[in-house]
Amino acid sequence: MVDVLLGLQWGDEGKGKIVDYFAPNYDIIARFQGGPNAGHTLYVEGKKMVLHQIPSGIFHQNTINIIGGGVVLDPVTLKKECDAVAAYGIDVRKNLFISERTNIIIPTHRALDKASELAKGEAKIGSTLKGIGPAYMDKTGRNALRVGDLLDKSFTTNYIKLRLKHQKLLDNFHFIEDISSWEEEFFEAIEFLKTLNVVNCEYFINDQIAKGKKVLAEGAQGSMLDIDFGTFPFVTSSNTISAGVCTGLGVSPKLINEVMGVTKAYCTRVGGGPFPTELDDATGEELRKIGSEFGATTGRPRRCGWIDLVALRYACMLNGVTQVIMTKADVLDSFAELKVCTAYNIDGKETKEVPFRISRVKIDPVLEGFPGWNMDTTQINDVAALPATMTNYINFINSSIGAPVKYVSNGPGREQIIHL
Ligand code: 2SA
Ligand code: MG
Repeated sequence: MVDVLLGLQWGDEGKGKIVDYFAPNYDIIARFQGGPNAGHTLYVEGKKMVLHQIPSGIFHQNTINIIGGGVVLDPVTLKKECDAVAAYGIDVRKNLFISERTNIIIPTHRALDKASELAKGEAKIGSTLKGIGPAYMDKTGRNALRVGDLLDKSFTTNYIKLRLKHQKLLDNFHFIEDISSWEEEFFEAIEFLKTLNVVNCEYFINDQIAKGKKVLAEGAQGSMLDIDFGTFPFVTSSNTISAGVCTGLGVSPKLINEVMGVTKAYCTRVGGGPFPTELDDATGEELRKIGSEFGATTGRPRRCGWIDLVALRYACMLNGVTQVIMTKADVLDSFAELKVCTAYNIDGKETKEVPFRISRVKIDPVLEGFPGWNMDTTQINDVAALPATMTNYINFINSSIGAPVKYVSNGPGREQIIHL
């Protein structure tokens, strides 16, 4: 049995905290896509910790953590993270397993990411510059080096071949970057990676499932950044939706049970691309300030706006969401009035569907107003104590997106979550 937990918006929904909360119910936490572009924030012993490559179950000693074949892996980031985790007494050689099929990000992927963004100019995607796009291009282009190749004698030769190929591309971009120091770090990290548990993920995970172990598949980024269904071309390069779990881990769709979708009580996006409910004003600034909306990986300020029920309903449909977890509800505590987007107005026509041409048309969000709750909700731990205005807000969302909100997170702490 596999449950899935993923983002319903443009990432940064607070998935890290929620995975950490549910982790004790699972034997295995597995990442199925994305790479070091992810930033999952956890609080461990009161200290903030951001995970990029390692699944968010790593701090639970008895939980097995898997990096699946659908992930792109930067060995340098992984090594740094393993060192940081070791400082808490966690031995990654006991509870971290990496698929042989996981594709490796090499230094020139990062250079190519930069070059490609520069070449796009104004139309740049706002990539995290971690080499994600170029690494997935080498996967679909059938050039990639994979973790299972590490022990082959030809690994270094194949690395050099790939680097030369990238060098030619970089020359075409007239892009020069000295990667020698990156390369040194890379090979050190490769040696480290060789000492970790590398497994045939599809057999490993299916064997565990057959033994009755419970798996939580942990999504990165969000549904609206999905390579196929997101706001293309302003998306990431992997399938972030639940369908990606099957290809990213090697489990059959029949094994997927609950799909838990995480949404903020409002909405944010980092990087370029359409964001129909964006607030380019003092209210947006207020959301950013109160919600500390800055990228966990790059520190970039996040764009902020009201919750978008058109996009949420779309995401619930694509993922087959069975329950919704609403995070950062407390960020709205001091707002006198809240708004939710119920439809898009495009050229004078209203629609409740996310259009194919979303990045090329002007969208006016149709907004409905709700009174705010104007009280501190961060100490509430029982549904009965929620203000009626908040329950109204949540009920309206429930009736609009085709899946029920089952949990509300009202602060960063592990205990700050209310079961509805
Ligand atoms: P990429 O690097 O090729 O995947 O970038 C493509 C687009 O995907 C967006 N993207 C993200 N959006 C939100 N959060 C992400 N993770 C970090 C975080 C981001 C950060 O948790 O805060 O720290 O800036 C993430 N990763 C990728 C990206 O902004 C591009 O729009
Ligand atoms: Mg994040």
